[in-house]
Amino acid sequence: MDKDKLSQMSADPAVQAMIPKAKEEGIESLWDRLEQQLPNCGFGDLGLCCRNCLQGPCRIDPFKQGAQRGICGADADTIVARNLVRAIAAGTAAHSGHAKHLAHILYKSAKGELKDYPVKDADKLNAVAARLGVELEGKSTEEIALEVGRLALEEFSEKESPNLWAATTVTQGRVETFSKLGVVPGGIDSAISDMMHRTHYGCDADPINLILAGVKCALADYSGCHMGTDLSDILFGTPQPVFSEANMGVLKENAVNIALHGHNPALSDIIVQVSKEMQEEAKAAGAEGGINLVGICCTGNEVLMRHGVPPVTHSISQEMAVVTGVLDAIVVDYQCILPSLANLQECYHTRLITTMPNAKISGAEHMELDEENAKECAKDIIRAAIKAFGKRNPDRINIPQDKASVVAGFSTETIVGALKAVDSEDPLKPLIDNIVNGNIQGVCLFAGCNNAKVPQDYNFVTVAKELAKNNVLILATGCGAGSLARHGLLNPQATLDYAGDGLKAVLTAVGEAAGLNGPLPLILHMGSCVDNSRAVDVAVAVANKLGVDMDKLPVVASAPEATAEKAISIGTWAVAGGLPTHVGVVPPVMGSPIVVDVLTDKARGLFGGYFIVETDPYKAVDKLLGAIQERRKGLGL
Ligand code: NFS
Ligand code: SF4
Repeated sequence: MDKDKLSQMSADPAVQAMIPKAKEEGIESLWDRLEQQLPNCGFGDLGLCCRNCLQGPCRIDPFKQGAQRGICGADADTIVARNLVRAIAAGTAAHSGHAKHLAHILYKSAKGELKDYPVKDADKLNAVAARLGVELEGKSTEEIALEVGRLALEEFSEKESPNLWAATTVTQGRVETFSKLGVVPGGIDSAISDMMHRTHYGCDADPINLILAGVKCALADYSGCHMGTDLSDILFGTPQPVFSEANMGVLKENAVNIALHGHNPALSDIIVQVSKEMQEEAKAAGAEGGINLVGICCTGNEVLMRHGVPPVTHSISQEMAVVTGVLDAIVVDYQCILPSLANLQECYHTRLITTMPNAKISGAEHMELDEENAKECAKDIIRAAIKAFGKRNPDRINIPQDKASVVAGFSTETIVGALKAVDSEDPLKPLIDNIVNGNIQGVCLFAGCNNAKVPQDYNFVTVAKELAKNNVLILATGCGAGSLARHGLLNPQATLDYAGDGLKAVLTAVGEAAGLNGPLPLILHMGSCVDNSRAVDVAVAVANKLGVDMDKLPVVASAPEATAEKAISIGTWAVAGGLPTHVGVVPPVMGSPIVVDVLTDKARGLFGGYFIVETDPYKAVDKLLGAIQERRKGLGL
């Protein structure tokens, strides 16, 4: 296949090696389907198509030739705003559904009903409980867990008071801004439900009112993300620095390769735990290398952060992991799973195993997680993979050798711990001093997915390298972190190779003080997409220490290859949180001048944050650096 064409699909050499193999073997890949879909419908692209009632679909002609209103009278601005906030609601439902699942597990576990889910990190439990106002004195871990579980579940329903997870984790200044604008979320499910109500036929037709409600829902999404992080840490442990590798070279020809894919650690963490006991079973089946667990997407991030499980690939290249011919099973929970994985079973022995009641895929085998017998379930799943190992087709095997070393596990606690090695009394001081003296110009959080419209990883790698050269400290989560990991940017060598002098000096000083025998990695992997909440915690701590609000900090965010509706929710709360937020693909809002104006400009007056839509990565770098410099100037730096 033509080299240029391949590099238009993915910048990852392992993926580039698998695409032609897939073609030869007659596999239809995501990129084939992209071609079949092009050109995208122009109305949908601009957000100008409405299907919210049975009289439609209605479309608004942006060139003012056709109808300017839908049958009911909704205009372009209303239709675009409705579509946007429905996407936010969907993202919120996904993130918070994940958190709610963990809240049920914590609650039932505290009642003694789930033996396989004990509290793993009591310190984190106590810290979260104290933040939520739970009295700790004289209570057992189970009693505190029960209380936290109950409070978490209450966060979902109708409530008068502000959502605790949002209210207790942002700056006082943000609380005031959100109160003034009427966007303080109460119950998370109520916020989602309100969004569906107001976008129903014949309800909210005021684009500004719709967007403000969308912001409120996005802040509920933030609550859900933060809850997801907190409860995962309580149940499965708060991540510590961990060494691993990323990309397809982590697959082993002589081992049973099992990919853990989706988002929730509820099953995947248990699989990691029991896999240790099952190595012999795998060897007895002929796999000398035993069981080799690998990660995909955010489940991959969860098990990388806590156990060092190496990620094999991410997001749009998930099919290509199957094309290697050595993946024996893909075990999925929910979100970001391509249904096409089921079709690949026609050509490869790889078993696709679904495990959650709300994410079945026709053609896949369903082995539902029974939380009361989680370890047994996990063992059954591993056995299914061991069985599949014997069915490999030797003619189909080809493992790309690409892999990069990765240091991950940068929870807020890890970052503060590393800084404590420099100043044990006042850990944030070294970070702030270096921002003030300019060694660190600012901070950028990379988040979000890969998108088939962008050559995979190209935007991430380009923007990250340029920002690092300009002494911007980089944090990353989600498939963004995965992308940067596969390209070798999450290790100390990358710091030496790509960091500007100031940044290099800081990462080296902190890394050496923390006993790493070298610099911290160029980019700090903070976890899955719900773990964007960890980055907020760091920013809030810095803002509080400086005595300014979030919208004054030289902190920016970038989702240069965003795809999922969840990314729209996160982007919206990042903007509401005061951050200039770059998106590298054009979201379907361009059909409404009012919506575009609110998101990219008016938001700034209301929240301090705003969207930067820029598809050219080099121009995006200029804009992000410009936003950082503007903030520095505002702080007198
Ligand atoms: Ni985030 Fe993570 Fe990846 Fe995108 Fe999907 S896995 S939750 S949505 S594709 S980054
Ligand atoms: Fe058309 Fe209005 Fe129905 Fe949307 S809600 S499909 S614009 S009639």
